[in-house]
Amino acid sequence: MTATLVLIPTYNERANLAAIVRRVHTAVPDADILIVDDASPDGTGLIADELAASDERVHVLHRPGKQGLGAAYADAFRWGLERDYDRLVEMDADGSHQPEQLPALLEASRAGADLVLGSRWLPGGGIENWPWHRRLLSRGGSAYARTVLGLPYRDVTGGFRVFTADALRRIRRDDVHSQGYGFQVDMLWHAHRAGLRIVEVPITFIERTQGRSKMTTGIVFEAMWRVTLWGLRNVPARFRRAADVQRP
Ligand SMILES: Nc1nc2c(ncn2[C@@H]2O[C@H](COP(=O)(O)OP(=O)(O)OP(=O)(O)O)[C@@H](O)[C@H]2O)c(=O)[nH]1
Ligand SMILES: [Mg+2]
Repeated sequence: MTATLVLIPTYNERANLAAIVRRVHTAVPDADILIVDDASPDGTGLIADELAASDERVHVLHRPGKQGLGAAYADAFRWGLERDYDRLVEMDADGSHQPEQLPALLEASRAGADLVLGSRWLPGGGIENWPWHRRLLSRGGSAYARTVLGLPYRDVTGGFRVFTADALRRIRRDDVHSQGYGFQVDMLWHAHRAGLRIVEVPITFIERTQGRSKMTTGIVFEAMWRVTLWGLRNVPARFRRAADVQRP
């Protein structure tokens, strides 16, 4: 019997949390859930405590204040690894990631992927209700990171993912410092260089209908400059590889 833990970071998600937890239970009844709340002013943490009190599959990690997605996931990964879960899932609380698609991601994980990426840009995947400028930003951001870093994946910024515990242990997580979207690219970049088996599975991402986005221009710029910096640092290695290929 292998144990799965679904990590759900929350900041001001009171309108979304109960529904998403219910949907995860229905889609994957034997998975546990860890809600990671950064002292949301709207009382999401209290709702999380109520959900945990009424269902032993639900756990809550309260953090003292808003420190970004990357910091929340760092604590969540540590919590799950200490408790020996075999698989750890990243999922947003806002309904953008559909729990009903989680079984397909878990199946790819069980079939041998160290890391499964829910991918909006594969055939069969997509985005519902996003204005053109968000699509452009996401596609453009993925294309930029893919090109600069030489990553062979279609969706590098997504946040619906399944890691095996072993994969998380092999990634040098202490080196991952980004927040927001940058955090997802950062993790993937580390996973890729650690030689993990990474598989993409199509997902349909649905824009949130309740609550507010935490995306800021700062988060976009952070991702851009970090990707550019990593790409520049990686140039010598890419030249070395190209030279090796050409050598008879
Ligand atoms: N614990 C914690 N969770 C956060 C923080 N920032 C965002 N989240 C949660 O992370 C998930 C993704 O954040 P969103 O606000 O949806 O941001 P986004 O997905 O980048 O933006 P949209 O696509 O516009 O929704 C949601 O469940 C948020 O509640 C944070 O600082 N701490
Ligand atoms: Mg969102």
